[in-house]
Amino acid sequence: MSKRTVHRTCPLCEATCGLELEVEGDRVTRIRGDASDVFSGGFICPKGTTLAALHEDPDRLRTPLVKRDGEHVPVSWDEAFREVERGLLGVAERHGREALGAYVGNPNVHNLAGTFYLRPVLKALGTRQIYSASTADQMPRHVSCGLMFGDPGAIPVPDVDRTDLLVMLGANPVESGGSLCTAPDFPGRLRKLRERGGRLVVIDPRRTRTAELADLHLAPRPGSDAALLAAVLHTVFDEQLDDTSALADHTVGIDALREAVAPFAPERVAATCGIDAEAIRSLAREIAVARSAAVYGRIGVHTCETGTITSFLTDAIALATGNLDAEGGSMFPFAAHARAGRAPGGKGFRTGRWKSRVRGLPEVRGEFPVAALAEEIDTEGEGRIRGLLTIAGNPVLSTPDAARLDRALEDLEFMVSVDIYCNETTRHADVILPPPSPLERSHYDIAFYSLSVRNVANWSPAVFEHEGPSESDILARLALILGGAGADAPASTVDDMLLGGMLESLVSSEGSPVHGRDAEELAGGLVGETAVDRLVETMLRAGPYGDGFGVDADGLSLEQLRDHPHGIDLGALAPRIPDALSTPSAKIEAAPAPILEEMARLAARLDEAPEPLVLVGRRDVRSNNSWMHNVDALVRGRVRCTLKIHPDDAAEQGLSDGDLARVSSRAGELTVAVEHDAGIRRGVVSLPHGWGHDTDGARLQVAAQRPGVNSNVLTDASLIDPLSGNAVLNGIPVQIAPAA
Ligand SMILES: Nc1nc2c(c(=O)[nH]1)N[C@H]1C(S)=C(S)[C@@H](COP(=O)(O)OP(=O)(O)OC[C@H]3O[C@@H](n4cnc5c(=O)[nH]c(N)nc54)[C@H](O)[C@@H]3O)O[C@H]1N2
Ligand SMILES: Nc1nc2c(c(=O)[nH]1)N[C@H]1C(S)=C(S)[C@@H](COP(=O)(O)OP(=O)(O)OC[C@H]3O[C@@H](n4cnc5c(=O)[nH]c(N)nc54)[C@H](O)[C@@H]3O)O[C@H]1N2
Ligand code: SF4
Ligand SMILES: [Mo]
Repeated sequence: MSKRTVHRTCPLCEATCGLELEVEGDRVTRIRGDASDVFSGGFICPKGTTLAALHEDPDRLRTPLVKRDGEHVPVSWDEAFREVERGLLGVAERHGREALGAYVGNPNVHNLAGTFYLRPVLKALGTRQIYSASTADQMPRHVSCGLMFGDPGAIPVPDVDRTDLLVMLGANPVESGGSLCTAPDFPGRLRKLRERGGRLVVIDPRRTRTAELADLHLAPRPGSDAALLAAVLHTVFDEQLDDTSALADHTVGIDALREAVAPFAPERVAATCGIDAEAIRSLAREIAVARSAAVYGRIGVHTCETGTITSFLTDAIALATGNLDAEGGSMFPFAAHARAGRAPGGKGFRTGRWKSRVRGLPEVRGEFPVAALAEEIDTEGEGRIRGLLTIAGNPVLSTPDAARLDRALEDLEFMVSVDIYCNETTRHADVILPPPSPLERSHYDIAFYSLSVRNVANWSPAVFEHEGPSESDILARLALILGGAGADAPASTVDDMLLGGMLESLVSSEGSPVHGRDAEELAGGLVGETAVDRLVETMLRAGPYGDGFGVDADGLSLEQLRDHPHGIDLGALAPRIPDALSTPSAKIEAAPAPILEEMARLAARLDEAPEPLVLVGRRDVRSNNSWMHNVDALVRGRVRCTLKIHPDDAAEQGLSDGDLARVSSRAGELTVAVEHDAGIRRGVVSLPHGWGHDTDGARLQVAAQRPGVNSNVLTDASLIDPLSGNAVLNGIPVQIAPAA
């Protein structure tokens, strides 16, 4: 059998590790880290080695399923698409377009099909009932960056490889691989930081594996990070440690910012945070005097009621200490596929252009908070969602008050899911449309090279051919069906529209390297095999390092990337202000009004008594949100879905290590084994999300053997971050008792 070695980027998490695959015929016989990868240098985690197991998983769907008499049965693609047309358009005819809704999940950002083809699908749905995993995740970061820099996609990342001081809050990259900060081999980069004399401070209520690498670990009360960071900034101003000279010409609002943090003296917030005032002052001094410092917050500080202001404060501290857009501080990546030649300034960013039906929650980036999805389905009245499309999402395990959503999905008139598994969510679908496996598609990390600590480009061709439609074909056909073109309309119509639209926009924008050229002629010169390949190729060639479609023979092209299977390193991050700014003022907005209002609200709440016991989440390197528990190699061994609890808290409840505890919250209750952990703050318990694989109708044979519990049965959909609509998934008040 023919043997070959292929290289590709792992699409499972944000770290973008290079993999080396040994392939014999139609089987992958070995996967290891690609030692020559320009970015990851051979690093790999246990998930990366399981791509072949995922590919071969007998439970991974290969044919569409349609529900007949309550049972999913395999059907042809044509039949499945006809069923989708009948079902979804039937709902629209009976109840109007607003009765259709969509939920799109995390893997869409790890997949070129999702990157390019979601938009036409969601547009063709013709509804405002759009939801995604973003409001259970990073929406606060989009909103704070949108308000501060004018573009919700202009997200600075910590310059991990050059910083002298990294302060990390609510992130555990040793397990998660890092998020909104693409840095393969995060553990190695943290060790190097310390080897070159830099310092690592980790702020997390639990002593995580990342905290174990730190010089200093502070364990605050969950949900108190906004107050903590405001006190840090207060100290910077109070002790006149601020240095805003470098960006002074590009900043407005510093005085208002100083006033906004005036109420947050460390002495005032110490009790709220559970951290000594002197420790807060010393942290502020350390950040201010360090040659360079980067303050980085992630899931633990974004999925709480103060998510947006916390996100804002990380950047505000960078700005006030001269660490924004500066080497070793917080910097803006400039990806190879980014728009080249745009001028500073723009329309800015706003939210609330429309409101949700039941709770009147503002739209953010064209979507409603996922915490409102269940109520929009189960609350009677005009505009109630009766038909739902889910694309690469498992909201029954991922979103708050999950039991209510589970019931609501059961009650829909029609549901369609594009997914590789029949799982807790898709078991409710009338039609499941399965895309090919990650090994059967090309890959380029559009999302994560925009959030990367170096500018890097790496192209992965598909490892295997695939029969049936690609994921972009599936999405294209859904867009055509929803747009009224019928179940037989060819996917290529959408391919042509997307590529044509992209080229037209490039040739007509001033500053673009192909401004004024002929779109059709440019299209004729593309070498990409599939439609998504040609879209990426177009972006790269017209991008900041591109060949400009023949203008610069040495510039980046798809051919060049094909010749560099280990990727091309485009260098360390460079300053990008003012070019990165899209605010109407073309300046950094250091004091956006919505942020200041929320900070005032927070200041007024500082005296509220803290909850005695709260729940937070965690990640394990062998898990990937809710969907890789069907890979035996990842779930074998010790049980990972446990409730971590401080031994003294456990003793008070009479809970020995391994005992079953009943955990209850305002939203629901569950029973889970406790695991004593002396490294967790007292009054805090930790449970991972993405488990609970014991539902009827799902087809996950391996996962069902170690089901775990669904932590989102406990999270409360009535709580959100008001500025972003993000769900509150950390700091949930709970009670525990020994299970009967
Ligand atoms: N309590 C709590 N809840 C959380 C979090 C937390 O920290 N705590 N984290 C939140 C975060 S950060 C996120 S991102 C969300 C994730 O929330 P979701 O995106 O809803 O959930 P995932 O578990 O990522 O599920 C992905 C789905 O996509 C399917 N899938 C996998 N690969 C593909 C593919 O290539 N194509 C298609 N079409 N489908 C595919 C899987 O089978 C699965 O059904 O969860 C959130 N929920
Ligand atoms: N192995 C693995 N990797 C993953 C994923 C996965 O499920 N498994 N999911 C991927 C996704 S979608 C994402 S978004 C990223 C997330 O990546 P990370 O943001 O690194 O997520 P976690 O590992 O959950 O770390 C969150 C930390 O926040 C802490 N925390 C909780 N509440 C608070 C608080 O109020 N304040 C502070 N300071 N800390 C708090 C928790 O104790 C926990 O250690 O990971 C990605 N990578
Ligand atoms: S760290 Fe992320 S990108 Fe790297 S091998 Fe593991 S899952 Fe893949
Ligand atoms: Mo996420």
